[in-house]
Amino acid sequence: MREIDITRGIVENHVKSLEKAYESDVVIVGGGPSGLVAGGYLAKKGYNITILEKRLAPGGGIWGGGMGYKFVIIQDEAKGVLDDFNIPSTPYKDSYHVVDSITFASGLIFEATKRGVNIFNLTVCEDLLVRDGRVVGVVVNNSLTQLNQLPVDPITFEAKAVVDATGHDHDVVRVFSRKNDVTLNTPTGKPMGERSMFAETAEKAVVTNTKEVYPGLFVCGMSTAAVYGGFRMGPIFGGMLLSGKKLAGLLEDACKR
Ligand code: 48H
Repeated sequence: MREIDITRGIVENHVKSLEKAYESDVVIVGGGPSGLVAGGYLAKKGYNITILEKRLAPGGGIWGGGMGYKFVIIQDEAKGVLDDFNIPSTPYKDSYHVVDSITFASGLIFEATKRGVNIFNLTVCEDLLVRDGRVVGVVVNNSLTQLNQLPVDPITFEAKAVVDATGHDHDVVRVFSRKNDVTLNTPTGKPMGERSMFAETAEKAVVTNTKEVYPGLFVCGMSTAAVYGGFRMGPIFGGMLLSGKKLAGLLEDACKR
């Protein structure tokens, strides 16, 4: 056994992953449920999908269930997505399903990676590449660099489409709107801010507002609420799954354009 072989095995394979990401079909920023679902559907169809996740573990807000109680709820309408990702669930009352949050998060991550989604953890999207009124890629850095505020310059990946799947933060759209004199496809032309809890309305709006917010830039999941002024819904996750599924369809069209 040689330590240098262990090192080579890691570094060579990481570099191959980076090379695959240079020219992605789609870069999804944020490895929460909506991003993982969108990526998983697209990778199954053969698209080159990169997910950037700033934390150590993808899964976003799934792990904590509701207030740290480790289950989440899915409504009937989204049960098909759970099945597509082989996530077990238990029926609850008339129209709900209960899912163990640890099984849910790890199951989505495992299924997405099995399908070929190229996930980079500890990697943050800090800016976008914009050319001629269109988003054409992402500017990325190591999360620890950002966390420690070190003066280390980022690198870039190109993509036919970029997704803000960063949840409540809407980190990508927020930075893009702040840095550039742009009009977003929202009623005010700017991010509108998330509203208080109203689960039923929120769940519908998350899907309706899954769309292209600027040429080449899409929003899904909880970031749609922050961008389009939607309500929050608490620990019911069907809207996130359906948003990811809808997004996959939109991105397929975008990649063919
Ligand atoms: C790289 C980043 C960056 C960045 C953030 O929050 P998420 O789970 O996102 P969704 O929208 O798929 O799911 C939302 C859901 O978890 C939730 O919060 C619900 C249902 N809330 C309801 C309520 O009422 O509160 O995941 C987003 C991921 C996280 O893992 C972040 O670490 C990551 O994005 N992230 N990754 N670069 N700039 N910003």
